[in-house]
Amino acid sequence: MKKQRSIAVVNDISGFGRCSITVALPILCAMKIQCGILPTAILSNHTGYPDYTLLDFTEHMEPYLEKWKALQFSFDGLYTGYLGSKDQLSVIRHMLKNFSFEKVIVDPVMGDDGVLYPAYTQEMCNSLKQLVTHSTLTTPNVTELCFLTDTPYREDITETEILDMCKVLRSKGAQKIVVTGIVKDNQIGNAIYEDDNFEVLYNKRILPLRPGTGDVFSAILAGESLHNTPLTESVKTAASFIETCLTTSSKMNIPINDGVCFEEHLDLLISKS
Ligand code: PXL
Repeated sequence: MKKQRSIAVVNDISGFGRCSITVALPILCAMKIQCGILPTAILSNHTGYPDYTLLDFTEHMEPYLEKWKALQFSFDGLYTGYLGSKDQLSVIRHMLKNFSFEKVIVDPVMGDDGVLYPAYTQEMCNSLKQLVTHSTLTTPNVTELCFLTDTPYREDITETEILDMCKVLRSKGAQKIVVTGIVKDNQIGNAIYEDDNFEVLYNKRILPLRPGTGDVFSAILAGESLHNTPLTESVKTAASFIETCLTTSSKMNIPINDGVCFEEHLDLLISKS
């Protein structure tokens, strides 16, 4: 039997609201990947709700990793998401030095619709700019791509401008890039930049938008990356899974802030892997 793949997931634990680790873990497990988790912060719920508590986990991360190292745990991949502080960059750098990851997937979680998430600072964006240079695959949305390249955000950013920003990230070291959430008419597109090729794949845009869909997307891409699936196929799988989840979430009257009820459709990912 072929060897099981494994991944270290560095992301926050939001106790309620279907994002970050509560999304990544079930999705990656459905894709038959063994997960280790390193929390960046522990929140009562994601920051899109009117209120939340946030425990920054930074000071516990180094000792936690020292144990992982001493116990000789190893992983095929590293997948990072929401950071709890700017200082977590050095922790992740340490990880890159001490473990040998074949794949490094960086979801540069920062914001949406041209604004940073609450609790995110400019310094944290600077840390993410650094982190992205180490990625074999990164998955910014259009807002995050603008922050990463110091480009003013506009709703009507063109595909050519997106390609130019991808080239900037590539020149700084990021290998493959998938840009999510490109809106055109009634469609939503994902741009794929790989080996100097650029294409945008569009799907039907399903409203309302819901939090956590970026996390579902990057978790599927991280899993597919570990399975060495071609990137175009991975993007199609993730986009179609999200479309299905958005449709079901509306049918089931899920409150918007509660995200997408991906649990209803995990079987699609299990049968594919
Ligand atoms: O889905 C991105 C995300 C991750 N983690 C936390 C968040 C958000 C978006 O709001 O608040 C804590």
